[in-house]
Amino acid sequence: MTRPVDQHPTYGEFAAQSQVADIAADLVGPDVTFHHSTLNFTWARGGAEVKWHQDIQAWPHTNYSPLTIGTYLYDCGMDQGPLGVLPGSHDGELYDLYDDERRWVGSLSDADAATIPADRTVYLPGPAGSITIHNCRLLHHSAANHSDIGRPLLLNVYSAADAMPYTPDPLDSSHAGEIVRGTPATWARHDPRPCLIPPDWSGGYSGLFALQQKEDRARTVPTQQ
Ligand SMILES: O=C(O)CCC(=O)C(=O)O
Repeated sequence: MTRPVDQHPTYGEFAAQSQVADIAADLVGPDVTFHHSTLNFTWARGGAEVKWHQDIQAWPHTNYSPLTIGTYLYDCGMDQGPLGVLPGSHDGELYDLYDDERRWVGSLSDADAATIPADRTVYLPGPAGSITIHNCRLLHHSAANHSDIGRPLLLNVYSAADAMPYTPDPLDSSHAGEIVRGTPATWARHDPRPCLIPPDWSGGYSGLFALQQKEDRARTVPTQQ
């Protein structure tokens, strides 16, 4: 589900007022902006995998402070497809998330994914209420859910307030850009490392699963190549 914060006030309160926002402040604060949220359900008995990717290429900011805090709404064991991360990869390169025909796919090519040292992947299962945290440059994925229990993972994305998005927000919500801790920035902070430019999302965005599962690539041809 995209934009849960626009579906029910509880999601907005959780994003802005819970300890999750305090944790974001501990990591990138004191001044923190809310960017977006999603509620990723991988359904029981075959819910789709999420392929290896990094997040920031979909919503570039002037620096790499953005991070995602996931909250498991159900207990999540290893067979439910917990989030898997490659520690340290946030200090490495950013990958190209377009395919050979320059269509946005939102995931690494098979060739790039094959270079990831699988034995260094850390999976993050946990009981309901556990959180995961990943920086916007970190390589991550999750396996298909072959268990009998769904895996709802509520994902809230925050940044330091001096990280300014410079492309249209694919998951724009009524809460996007809200300062959830501290005060708004008066200067933007710029990281010199380059970032891939995503398609122009102002015409719409179908979501990570649809793009990665090839349902909706045709209309995501980038306007700049
Ligand atoms: O739902 C998942 O397992 C993956 C979440 C994810 O890829 C993301 O937050 O970018």
